[in-house]
Amino acid sequence: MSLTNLYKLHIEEIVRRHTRAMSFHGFDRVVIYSGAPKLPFLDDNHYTFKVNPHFKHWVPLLEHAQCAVDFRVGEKPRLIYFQPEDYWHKPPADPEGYWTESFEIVLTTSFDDVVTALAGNTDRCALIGEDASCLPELPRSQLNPSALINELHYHRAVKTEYEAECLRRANRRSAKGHLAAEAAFIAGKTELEIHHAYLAGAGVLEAELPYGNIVAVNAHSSVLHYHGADREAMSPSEIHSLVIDAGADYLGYASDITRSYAFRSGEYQDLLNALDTAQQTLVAEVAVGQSFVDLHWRAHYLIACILRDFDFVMMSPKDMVSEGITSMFFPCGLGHFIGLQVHDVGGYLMAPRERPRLRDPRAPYLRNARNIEAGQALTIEPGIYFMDMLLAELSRNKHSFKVNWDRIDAFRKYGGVRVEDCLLVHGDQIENQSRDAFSALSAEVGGESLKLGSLETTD
Ligand SMILES: [Mn+2]
Repeated sequence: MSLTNLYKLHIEEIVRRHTRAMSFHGFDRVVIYSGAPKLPFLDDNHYTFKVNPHFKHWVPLLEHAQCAVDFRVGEKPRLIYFQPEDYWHKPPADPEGYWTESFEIVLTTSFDDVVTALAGNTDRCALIGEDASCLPELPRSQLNPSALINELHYHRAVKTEYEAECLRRANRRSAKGHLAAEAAFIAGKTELEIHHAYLAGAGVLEAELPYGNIVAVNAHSSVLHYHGADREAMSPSEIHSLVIDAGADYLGYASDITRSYAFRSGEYQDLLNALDTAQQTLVAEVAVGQSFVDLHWRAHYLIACILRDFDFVMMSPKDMVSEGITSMFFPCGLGHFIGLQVHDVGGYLMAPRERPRLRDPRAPYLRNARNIEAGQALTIEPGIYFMDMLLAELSRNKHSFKVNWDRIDAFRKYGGVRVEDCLLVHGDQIENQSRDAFSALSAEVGGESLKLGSLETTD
């Protein structure tokens, strides 16, 4: 089905979800404000504008500041479309595309006109946005009502078919970047050059990335969110490993893919192969009804098996998990929801009108404690890291004597290893959107039709 038709079904579902949540929480109107550009202190150049995710849930407009969706239960949604007359910046183009017929569009050229267009009864109106500037008469208690927002966030975990297709395309765009980055790494390029190769391959501006690329050569990958970029060339003998965690955006939907590469065959490639096998085992175990927390602990068990098989720790895998040893090598969570935001919301929310979910105190950084449901989009990203800080902690642990420190010291130069894919859960199967994207590209490479950086159309 084309995006045009998928979008029609998407907007119907968004209207249904809002209608249900608004009715329950006592609202009959919701205004969703896209936000305004921000200035750094004493500067006149704006930060990159990031639109309110609730706004782009309704309409695929990412650069459109000071616009608003105005939805009254039972009525066609209105879009207050701000098109300033401005010769300094590229103003938003006239509204065009498959989404326009789903809205009654009100064109405005000044923010005062936006305010005028939204003026009206606010008794049972909620505003979702960074501030109430577009609806100044609104009582403060109706700005971002948490009960309403929580309910919308809860349901956002389940994607419409339109969203699933956007996520699929975001993965394809990202896979192109990853192939280009891999080639740059194998050619001995610097972190900065690998980053630029990724952008060129994906065909995107850095400002369009859903999160800052993590391009970590050698020990840098022991930093989970490494955002440096070495620009000094190394001799081939100094290069060992790359972890690259980089995504792409498609109409406001994010992909989040991590790949690790060995510069030469040997022990790091062996560790990577083992981790990759564990990651695919975990992906194969994702199933409707399963607890994501249980899957997180299953990942700890599989990581413990690797730590034993590679002679890092001489303990039974079960004991390694229960004694917290695996957490010294894998301190983060197994994965997270993905969608309008790279770490999408709702991982800890209760189903509407149920009791809240509690965090597992042993997994403080796990971002998702819900059971797996059809329609969810999530990542699976196990890793093994050799972090100086946590290894120092491990050296003070009562089990320190069971650790093969010589072996660990030999691996510090690799930093770590991580493999991450984006999944979409269907009722009867799991779609691995990241691996599917790589497979499709390698099929294209076979046919020599791969154009790195080529843009797909929106339909
Ligand atoms: Mn991730």
